[in-house]
Amino acid sequence: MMKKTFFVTTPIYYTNGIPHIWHSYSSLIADILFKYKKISGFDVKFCTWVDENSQKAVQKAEEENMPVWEYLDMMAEKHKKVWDWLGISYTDFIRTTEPRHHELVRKVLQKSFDNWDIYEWVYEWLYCVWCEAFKKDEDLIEKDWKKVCPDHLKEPDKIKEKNYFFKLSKYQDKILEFYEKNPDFVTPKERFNEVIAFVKRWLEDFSISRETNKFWIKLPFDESQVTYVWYDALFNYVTVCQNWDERFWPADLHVVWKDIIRFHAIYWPAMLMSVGYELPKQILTTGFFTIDWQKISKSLGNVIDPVEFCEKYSKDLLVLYLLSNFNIWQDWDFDQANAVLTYNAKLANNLWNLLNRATVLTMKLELQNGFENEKMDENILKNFEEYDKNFKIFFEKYELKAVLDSTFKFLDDLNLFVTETEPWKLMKQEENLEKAKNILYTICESLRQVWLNLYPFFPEKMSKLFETLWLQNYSLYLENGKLAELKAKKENFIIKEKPEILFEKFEI
Ligand code: ME8
Repeated sequence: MMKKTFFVTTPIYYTNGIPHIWHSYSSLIADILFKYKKISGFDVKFCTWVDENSQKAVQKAEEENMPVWEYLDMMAEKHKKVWDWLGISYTDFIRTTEPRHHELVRKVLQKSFDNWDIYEWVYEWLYCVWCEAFKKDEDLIEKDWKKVCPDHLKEPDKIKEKNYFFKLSKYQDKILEFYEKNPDFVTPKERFNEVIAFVKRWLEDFSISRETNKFWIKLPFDESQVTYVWYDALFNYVTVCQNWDERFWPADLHVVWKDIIRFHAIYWPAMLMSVGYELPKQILTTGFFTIDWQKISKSLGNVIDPVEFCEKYSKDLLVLYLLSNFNIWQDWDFDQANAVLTYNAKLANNLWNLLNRATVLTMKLELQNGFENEKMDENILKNFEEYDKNFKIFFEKYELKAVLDSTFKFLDDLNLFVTETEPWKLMKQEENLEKAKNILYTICESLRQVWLNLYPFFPEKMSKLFETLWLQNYSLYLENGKLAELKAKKENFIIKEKPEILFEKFEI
């Protein structure tokens, strides 16, 4: 039988700087969803990329006094290193300067052109290189008697040139029809409603080429012009689905922040329709994030490096904070103290204490073959089944905060169960020994289930935790898509030694 496929993508990152903490947020979300589908047995693909055909990168190379190619090679390598270091398990890493991508872009440009969707036009406009976006007069603010971009405090360039335009206006009805048939196309709903309202109002054709820049992909129908932003960035998503990987298109999920939602939810579908490709299934939008309530930008220089942050604390702390403290689509301000508090409470206390208690007490029982013929405590089992059902539903809806909340709530219940039943007292009374055994088995089995659920978030730590309960080869089975089999397995838990501390507490 053919396996079900799942293809998830990160945004296409510019390379005028190395990824900061909020870039890593988008990549972590994609990674966790990918891992979940992978252990659940899907045929999976996960792509991340760098957007190199950008004026920002060319400028940055000039600033650094480096040849553009050297600069791009260096930055692509740096991006890859950050993702590798963070354990982001992408299956494809693509640069927009790669020949395989250029070929595809020229092919689709020609297709759109032949389909009368691209036309020539001369126009004049204001353009902020730092945003890589056109500005209208009303977008600008006054500073020192000049009209500047509010984000970069620099004057936009005045541009007048011949360009090619994409006929977005032609697709208004078709896009609305597509939205109607795909009510979950954009998550969350509010973002989707904004998009729909925008499309209903009016769609403006947009420019897809430049005549001044020589660096990018030449238009196949006019080699004096090069592509600009849209075709060369977005079609990346398709480039990686050629040659043997066609089954992965259309993508199941694009993860992007809300700033580029219009491009992904409006431009992108129209461009795909123009060339006759299927449309992606869903777009997940993250919020707009700040650090100390300031917009973060590589050009403003107020950046937190995710690798440095994880070296100071731990990767688990970063993942837990980013995914459990706020919903994916909320706007948020990064707060280190809060990150530490969350980690100490949930991983170092809640999860770790329970394991510690369970192992120390179980070892005292000196069971030769572990727990034989034990069943879980009925109340806890009921509790668990409810939690496990919701867990799946939340994951399928990409609600990762709810996934973690429900997990830590279940762990809280377990902690309470131990505190109330006091197995350490029961163990000392011959007539209650069986009861104590049952409680400890319940805890071990619950922990095993929780760790399986948490694997996509903390794979290294969960693998180590499996070993503490003598659960052999679990990571191997998971990496081969055997989550369901493992969940259904009956284990006896032969515990031979006290585990080393895996979640150290941090000082604020
Ligand atoms: O936009 N808050 O690249 P990029 C939340 N190449 N997310 C943030 C963030 C913040 N303050 N800053 C960055 C580009 N991100 C273009 C896209 S589309 C045709 C081309 C995350 O490097 C967010 O997920 O500026 C965003 O989508 C991504 O970084 C891209 O950032």
